[in-house]
Amino acid sequence: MSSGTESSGADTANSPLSVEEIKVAALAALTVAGSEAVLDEWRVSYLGRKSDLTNVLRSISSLPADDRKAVGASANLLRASLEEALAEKTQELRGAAGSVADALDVTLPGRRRRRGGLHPTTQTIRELTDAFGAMGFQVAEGPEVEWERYNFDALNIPAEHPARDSWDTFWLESPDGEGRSDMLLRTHTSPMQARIMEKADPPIRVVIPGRCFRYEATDATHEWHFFQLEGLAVDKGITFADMKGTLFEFARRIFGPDRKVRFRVDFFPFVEPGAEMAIDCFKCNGQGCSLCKGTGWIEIMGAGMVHPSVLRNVGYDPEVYTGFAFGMGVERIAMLRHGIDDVRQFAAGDLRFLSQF
Ligand code: FA5
Repeated sequence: MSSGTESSGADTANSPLSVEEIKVAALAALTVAGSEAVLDEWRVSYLGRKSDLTNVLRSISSLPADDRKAVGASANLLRASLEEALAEKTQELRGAAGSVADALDVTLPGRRRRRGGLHPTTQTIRELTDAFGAMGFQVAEGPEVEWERYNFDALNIPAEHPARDSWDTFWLESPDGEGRSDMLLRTHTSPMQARIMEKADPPIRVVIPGRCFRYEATDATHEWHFFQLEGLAVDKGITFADMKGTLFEFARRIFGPDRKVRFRVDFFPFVEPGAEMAIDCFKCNGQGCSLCKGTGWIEIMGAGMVHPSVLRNVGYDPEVYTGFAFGMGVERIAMLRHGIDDVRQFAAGDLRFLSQF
């Protein structure tokens, strides 16, 4: 602004600025104007009654006749273009301020922000690891893409063993595209038993939550991918009674004292003896319904004493160490806890279901 103010007044009387000089000074000052107040000063300096431009227009009559027309035309042209530039600049400054004001309409009703939440499976895993944590178990995790060696061989299930049929497997293709490789999507969390025992010495007390995959048909209690929580305890002198005590305590903590628990003999190649644990069906209270397939019970886990061959496979002496292991279905636990009657809800991504937890 100062250039405009300086160029008007007393100096001008001595050496009037040319139209071109006025134009350069005016446009330079306009470019840096940052507020409407400054624009007003600019208007007074460059277009006002005492401005250089007005002086030029006023002095036209005293110019030689030959110059009058040209100077008059260029001065009028400059006035018009400065007025236009001022209008544009005013608009620009108002626009910048206006966009903030427009963005805030205080009369609009507030927009509700949807809060995210933990998936019911995650919540259940946390409840389970807390319950076992309170009993002295640590938490570990392992790979979902697993070697055949850990998923089967280390667990006493060699190739061609009929027990492999119990776990319908998604195999990864071999790198040359010719048939399957020796990698798979783990069918259970039990491979972590071998991985952990290979790395650590007893005593071991660990639970391992994780996703499993099975190439099988789905129904209300079977998904093709689901979570398990594996448990492993190995030390000198661990007995079947320790396992039962631990699992009853887990059931009491998670389901309360009123749910019934059933242990039955079961077979898994990596435990001996093996057991299956079930909880009475929440839907029919043990009477038998479509969910529990008329049995009155919902199976939640397999368990047993770690097989001596499994201990030997990882370099433990089964004469010195014993242990128990279990593997439970996390969604099955959540179903029992919350009365959910279809396991497929967990991975369906339906917010109406998920937002209830
Ligand atoms: C096993 O997977 C063994 N690894 C468990 C085990 C661990 C036994 C350690 C002994 C020692 P099973 O296939 O029964 O066992 O699965 C264990 C639990 O996973 C089941 O009781 C059930 O709760 C859950 N489960 C199994 N298949 C599915 C499925 N398709 N959908 C949802 N949950 C399942």
